Amino acid sequence: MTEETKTNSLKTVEWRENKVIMIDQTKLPNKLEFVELINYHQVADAIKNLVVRGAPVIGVSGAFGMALAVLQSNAQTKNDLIKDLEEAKNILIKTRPTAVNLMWALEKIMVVAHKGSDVSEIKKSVIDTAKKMADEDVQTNMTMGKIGSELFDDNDTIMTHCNAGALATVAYGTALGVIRSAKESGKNVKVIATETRPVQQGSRLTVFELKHDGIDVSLIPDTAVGYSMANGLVNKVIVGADRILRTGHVFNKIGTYQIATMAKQHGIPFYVAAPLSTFDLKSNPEDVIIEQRKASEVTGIGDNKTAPDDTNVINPAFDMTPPELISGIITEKGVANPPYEESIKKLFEAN
Ligand code: RUB
Repeated sequence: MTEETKTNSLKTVEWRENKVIMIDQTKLPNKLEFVELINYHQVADAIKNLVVRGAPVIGVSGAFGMALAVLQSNAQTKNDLIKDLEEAKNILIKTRPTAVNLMWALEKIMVVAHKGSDVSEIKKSVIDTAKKMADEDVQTNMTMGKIGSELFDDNDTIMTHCNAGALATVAYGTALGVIRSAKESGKNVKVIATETRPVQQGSRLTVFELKHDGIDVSLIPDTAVGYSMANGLVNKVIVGADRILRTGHVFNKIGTYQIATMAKQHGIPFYVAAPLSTFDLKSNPEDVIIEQRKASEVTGIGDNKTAPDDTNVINPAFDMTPPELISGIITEKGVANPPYEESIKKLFEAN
């Protein structure tokens, strides 16, 4: 298999002729449809409405939103262009609060913009940087995949939650990138994917992309995690992350914490795979905002109502898994092991 075919298994977001093209993930698995976005407000709406989702790719999409913002701007001076970019950044940053990659990407673009000396130089460097971020995301995932695949053995059955795959990144994936890499190195690995209620990224997206790539996958309801572990159906777990703190606390899709707890109970290794852009070395657990999503995601499945009208709902999109439940954090620079504060610091020092 060439690098090209490997990374192009699914291209989630792309910059083409001054437009942003993305897969509409809300339509999967029933339809593979692409949307074409020409201004940053459309990018903000796409992130908010989960047309594009998953930590790394919302970072890249935010950067592409800034690239559209420079094209939209009529500013004649550097100062005015920076003002327009600040406005775009403020709109994009408000879309989803938990995944740190979005802030990381928007801040990186602002640094580049400030360095430019005039309007045309800034416009060019912002667009080039966004495109580079997209390319680097693919490379990062492939490197992380290779490093992480060493932790998996022939005949492993690996549980994963939500979608940390090609669809959560530009291509290849983080947690699913590790699984793809293990498979490519000749190991016969199988996957158990949780459905991931309420919006079913597991069944709609993870199963879709693994089947697309010919990887053996079985779907379970979220409620069957304990059963699967207790009955020896799974021997390792790998998930992605939306934000990782310097202490090794991992914020990821709601339900991750209960899977990690159950894995500990059954002595099953629980791994996290995420790029360095997912780390937030400054915040403490209580500083992180957990996105609360709308009630209708829980009172129905798609357009079908599954609960009475006016039901009170609690719908957090993410939870926090403490470091003592995590066996290792796989990054493109190596694997962090407990004690995390030390090993994470080392990964960044070596960077
Ligand atoms: C996505 C989610 C994913 C991580 C994957 O949530 O929780 O597990 O973003 O990230 P949502 P990564 O679908 O609500 O955006 O690819 O870094 O592992």
